[in-house]
Amino acid sequence: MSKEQRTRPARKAPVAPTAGNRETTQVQVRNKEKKKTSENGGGAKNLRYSHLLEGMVGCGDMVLLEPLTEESLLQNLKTRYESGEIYTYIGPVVVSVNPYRQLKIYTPDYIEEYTSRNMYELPPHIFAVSDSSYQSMRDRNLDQCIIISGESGAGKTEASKLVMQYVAAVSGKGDEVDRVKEQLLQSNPVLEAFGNAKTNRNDNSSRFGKYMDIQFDFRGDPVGGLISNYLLEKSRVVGQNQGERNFHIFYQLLAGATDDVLQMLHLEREVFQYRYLSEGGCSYVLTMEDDKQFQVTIKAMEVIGFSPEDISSVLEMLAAILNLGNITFAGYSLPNGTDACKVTEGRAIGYVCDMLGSSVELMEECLTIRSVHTTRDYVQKPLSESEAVFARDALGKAIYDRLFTWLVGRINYSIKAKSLTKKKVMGVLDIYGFEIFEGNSFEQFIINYCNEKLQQIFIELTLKSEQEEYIRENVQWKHIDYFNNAIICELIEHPTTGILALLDEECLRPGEVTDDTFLEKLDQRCAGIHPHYESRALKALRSDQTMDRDQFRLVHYAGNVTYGVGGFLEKNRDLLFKDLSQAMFACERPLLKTLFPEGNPKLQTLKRPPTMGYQFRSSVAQLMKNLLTKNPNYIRCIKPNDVKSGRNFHDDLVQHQVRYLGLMENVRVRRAGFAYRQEYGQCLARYKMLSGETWPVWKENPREGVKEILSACGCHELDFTCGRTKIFIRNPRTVFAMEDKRRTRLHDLATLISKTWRGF
Ligand code: AOV
Ligand code: MG
Repeated sequence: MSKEQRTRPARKAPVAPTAGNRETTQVQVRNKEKKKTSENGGGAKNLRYSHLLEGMVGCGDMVLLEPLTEESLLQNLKTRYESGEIYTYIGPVVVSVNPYRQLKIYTPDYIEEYTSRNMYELPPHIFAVSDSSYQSMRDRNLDQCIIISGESGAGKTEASKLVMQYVAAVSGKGDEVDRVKEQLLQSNPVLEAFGNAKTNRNDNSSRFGKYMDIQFDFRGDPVGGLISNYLLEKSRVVGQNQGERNFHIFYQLLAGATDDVLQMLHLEREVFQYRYLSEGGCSYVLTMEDDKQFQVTIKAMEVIGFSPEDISSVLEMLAAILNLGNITFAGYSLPNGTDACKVTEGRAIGYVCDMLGSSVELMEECLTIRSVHTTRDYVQKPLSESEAVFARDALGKAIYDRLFTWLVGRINYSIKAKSLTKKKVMGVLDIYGFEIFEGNSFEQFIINYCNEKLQQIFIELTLKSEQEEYIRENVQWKHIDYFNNAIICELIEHPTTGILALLDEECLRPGEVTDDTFLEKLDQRCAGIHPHYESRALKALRSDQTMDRDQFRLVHYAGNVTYGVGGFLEKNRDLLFKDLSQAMFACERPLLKTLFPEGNPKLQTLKRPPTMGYQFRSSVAQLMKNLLTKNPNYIRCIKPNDVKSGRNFHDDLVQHQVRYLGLMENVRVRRAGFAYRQEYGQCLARYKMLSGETWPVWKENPREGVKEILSACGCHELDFTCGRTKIFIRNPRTVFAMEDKRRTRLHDLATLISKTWRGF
């Protein structure tokens, strides 16, 4: 027997015995000879099932790790990482360690290799979980979601793109399907250009949360999609931390647009000409080619269906924002002593007006004067210089933020499924990861809250539900304790006593309210009461030098984060002065009328818009509810080092993540019970050829059939237990052995059939 035959028995089958089923065609497809490439020269690895146990670097599924200790788990991840094996399972959960280098494990060969395979058949891979999820959606009609979590820079966005690429590659073909696929894939570069930025944690950090539903027809072909976006970190538009950048698109535009385009937009190529691009002192990122990426972004917009007018309007908005940031003001005192100011940068405001289609007078007025409506009167109040700067920045942020939401809406319009028939869905969730910076504000508070919720859903669905399944199925098991972060979620989101509710209360309270009064309120309600809240109000922390008086600290599941309260109230209220929205609505550009509908003077609504915190809490709650209706698949991303290096596995850093992600508990829960479970009918369908008979047809109770197969495989009664609807197998080795036998059996049969054919 040649080596090829030994390692890939099933593939040699020209016609599988279960003729007519899906497996047959896939075996034939995979039978094609393939050119192999791999980092190690081994190519897409055609490994036998039992390879999870033998010959593989470390242990592919940590459920099998012996002995199981935190050290051995870390060592296993490290050994594997160092030899380029970045994926490791904990049962169905994929742990992914960011390789920070290009591995040749995502080629079409690999895609083909993982197509329609059982999760454990091949070495752990993100394609395996993508495939399992896709198959389950297509064949079992179960809506799926892929939940990708991990801290900033751990590899979530890359993982989400790999999942999408995989699904696009393995699903059907045809003009319409290809169009849909292409548009779904091209939404990534557009959203990344506008929604990602270089931070001190990640050169391509997502500054918005994204959930994307890919919709499929009954055949499993993509027919459309729907993207939901969550709170963009818009403060970045007007200022950045040292070493960070604004959103990529600004740099792409300056580097990649032709001279003519820049001239039309009244822009100059030099990044540091613009205040909004200069604050972080960083104009380029080594790993990025802004100029080339600009062409990619524009091309992607075209593919999605943005018209040339749409694209021009978008570029005009970007140009307007950059010049808006360069507008300066000079303060002076009116005869009555009131502070006022005027615009001193005539050129910049002229450019802005040209881009927006506004008169300079109107623009100047809306930036330097505020209309105040009293019960009887309407007065115009001049703004001081600092108030005008605030108004200017508020406008810059508002235009960008609304433009971003508009882009998502525009993409959704293009990718919307044409037919109204019920669709199957696969959702991919990629949010901003947990982050701690030197200075953390409202944005980090929101981002970290979102990560708490994701951890919560992981606990609910993996640790809790796993144990609940045993109860439901009436199976004996040993309870494992784990840290449940529900207590922190509660501290933030409780409808009356949570931090977000207290923030809203303070925002709405009449009288003198400031960020400091908000902190006082937090201290009164939480300090010394809630174990996850700390501030200088606590006696023990009164002289804590690591915290200032205007800060509070939350003990998050993933670490302690100290937040400065400065700006919390204003960011939460997120009100745009009427003068600004009305001025925008009055501009000639139709896009601005769409972006600022409340500026329509005919639309006089007195209703206060919901606060940022409230909106975010509701949309996250909605998202969680949505995820709970779907079959979850997890990718847990780990960041191996803080220096973006491809060869550096920082033990302490990984240990910290392993702890807060609850990976040990995850393995223990999985081991305490049964590594493998499957409904009787499905188990029977897959392994029926392993019974003593040739090709049995089971008319009896499937549960009895499964028992018979297990006994034919030599399984001891202690190895498995029968639940109400599922078979539970304790040790994965049992399943591996069954898979190997199944393959050999299929191969033998195929050989037999082909011999018989040749005989004719
Ligand atoms: P994140 O999404 O988890 O961070 P990314 O997916 O943006 O992290 O990954 C950060 C960087 O790590 C990428 O830009 C790549 O350089 C590298 N990287 C990640 N995964 C891979 C991979 N599979 N192969 C090669 N390089 C990879 V954040 O959005 O900041 O939370 O907010
Ligand atoms: Mg990301």
